[in-house]
Amino acid sequence: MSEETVESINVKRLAILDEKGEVDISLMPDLSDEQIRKMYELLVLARIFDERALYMQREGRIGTYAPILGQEASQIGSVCALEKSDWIFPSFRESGVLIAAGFPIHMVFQYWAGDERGLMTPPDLNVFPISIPVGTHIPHAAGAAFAAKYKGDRIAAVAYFGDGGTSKGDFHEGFNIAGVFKCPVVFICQNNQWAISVPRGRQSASKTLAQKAYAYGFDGIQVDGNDIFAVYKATKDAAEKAKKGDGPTFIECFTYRMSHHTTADDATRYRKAEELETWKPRDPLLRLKLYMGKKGLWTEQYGTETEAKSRKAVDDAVKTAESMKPSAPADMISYTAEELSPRQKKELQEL
Ligand SMILES: Cc1ncc(C[n+]2csc(CCOP(=O)(O)OP(=O)(O)O)c2C)c(N)n1
Ligand SMILES: [Mg+2]
Repeated sequence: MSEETVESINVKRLAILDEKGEVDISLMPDLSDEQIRKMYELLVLARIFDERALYMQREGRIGTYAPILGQEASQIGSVCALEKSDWIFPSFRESGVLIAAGFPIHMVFQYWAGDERGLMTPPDLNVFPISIPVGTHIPHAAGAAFAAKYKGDRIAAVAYFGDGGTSKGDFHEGFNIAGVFKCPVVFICQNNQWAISVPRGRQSASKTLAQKAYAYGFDGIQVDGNDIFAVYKATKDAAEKAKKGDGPTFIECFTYRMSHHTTADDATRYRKAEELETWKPRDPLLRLKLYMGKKGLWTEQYGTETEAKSRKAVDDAVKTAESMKPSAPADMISYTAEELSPRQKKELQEL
């Protein structure tokens, strides 16, 4: 008879860039000045996009919109660590992911305006359709990674989901199959502390979300999700590990939803204003700007020019999206189905 520990887990939290713009040099990933500028420019672009999308919803020019304010470093830092050949499985709150992956901005506006052409991924991008059902794309990503491994393609499949997504059965199924078959997949959870009005503490009793990975036989790490360098490093390591054949990783980006769940929600009805205040100084964009200022990479002129360039890109995208003639209803069916079913053929004839 014996009693012994058969497993113990060790969950790490990675943080590199603090709120004052200081970095821990020993943890700093290898990034050129140009790469850092690119990250900053994408953060600014995503924020201006987000702001514009909110205005456009208020003006009735797009439908319900899910803001990304506060989560930009989690989204952009992770995409910057990927290669173009990697496969992205986004959920609905991933406008920053799409923009960083090179999705034309006018298409992101079209998507939110309910124009199906916004979801017709350009052929040179490996971005799967946006998942509105919470978590259902987690097993899709695991399955795609399984297929890539089977075919010998050297890619990582990357699934983005929220803290609420970890409560879904899909999460269990996707994680389980990814662990058993060592699929080349990176699971990125943006733990923004809320799933609509359900706080993180009511979502799961586990201390971290990252630790859930260990139950499926692979590593989980928590990163400061408002620290673009930490998100970049964790994603790069995880994607390389996946491509080497060493299996999946779960990254919990610890961040905060600074805005409402969507434009159809009013967060002031269920969360305290003080909570929001504590997150304001942790702004991911401000943090990178402070770092760049200390390194001589950010000047007033550069800041002004970057903002003007981004505003123009967003203005142009709005013009393009709004000036396109509506597509023929038949295009929607022919895009989504390679072979038409008898019912679809009938529907097309009736149009
Ligand atoms: C299967 C399913 N159930 C319920 C919903 C309604 N719903 C939309 S978003 C959401 C909460 C998602 O929270 P989280 O996963 O934390 O992502 P976040 O919105 O915070 O980015 C719910 C329940 C849905 N879209 N899909
Ligand atoms: Mg959430």
